[in-house]
Amino acid sequence: MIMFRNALVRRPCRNMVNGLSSAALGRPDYDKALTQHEVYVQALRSCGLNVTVLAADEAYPDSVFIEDTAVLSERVAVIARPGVSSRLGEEKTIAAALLSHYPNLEAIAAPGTLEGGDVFRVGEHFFIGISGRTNPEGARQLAMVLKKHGYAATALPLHDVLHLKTGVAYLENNRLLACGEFLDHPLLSRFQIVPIAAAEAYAANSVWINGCVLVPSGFPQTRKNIEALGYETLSLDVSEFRKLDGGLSCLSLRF
Ligand code: CIR
Repeated sequence: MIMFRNALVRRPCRNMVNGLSSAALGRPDYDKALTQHEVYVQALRSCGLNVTVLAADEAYPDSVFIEDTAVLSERVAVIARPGVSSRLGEEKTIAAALLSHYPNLEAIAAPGTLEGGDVFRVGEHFFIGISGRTNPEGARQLAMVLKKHGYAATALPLHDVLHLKTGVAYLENNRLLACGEFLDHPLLSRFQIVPIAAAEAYAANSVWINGCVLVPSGFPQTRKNIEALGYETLSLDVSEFRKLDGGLSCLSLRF
């Protein structure tokens, strides 16, 4: 079981109201987003994490979704390469912030694209989603770097959601929260699937942190199901980030 000690987050920028979205839930309210972000940071701290808050980056409307800019593990940090033009470049300042923790950074290079939201980890094994943002070349490069550092990697094509972690969350103990196309995916058959109903699909982007599971508020059945398995949960309102297709995992890099 991985225990996290640190998290990196980035404050939302005013320009977030112009972020990418397919949600049709309206524009985010910036002040509300700031408050929700502060509560999120407190929640990470209450899970025992030492949280570094990076300054807002107005040049990139989606920069609050910092998870997409890197893939972190004990032995290596890989700087991602966003698969959409408005986010390309967002990863540069993350490299600078990670240098104090990881003296040797690796990076995905063109023509590869890779976003951290497409990667989840199960012990020494990483699953890499091939999505609209992560291309096969990006996944191949990441798998190569991970293997060089002793990890295993499996690529997993997805079709219906933005990122792999839009639809799954690993809860440790061989349990995988999943919905939609991931409910009976052959590459995920080794896991005990904790199913999420379509009506609560957004709650598939929950996050296990050191024994506690952060769950977006407004999805009571998912929260109940997770608690019934013996987990402590923390419910957090991230409505303003949901309007930009983002969720709990996207808002931090945990390591
Ligand atoms: C985007 O489209 O890139 C952002 N609006 C949302 C990114 C969400 N990140 C994630 O799921 N890891």
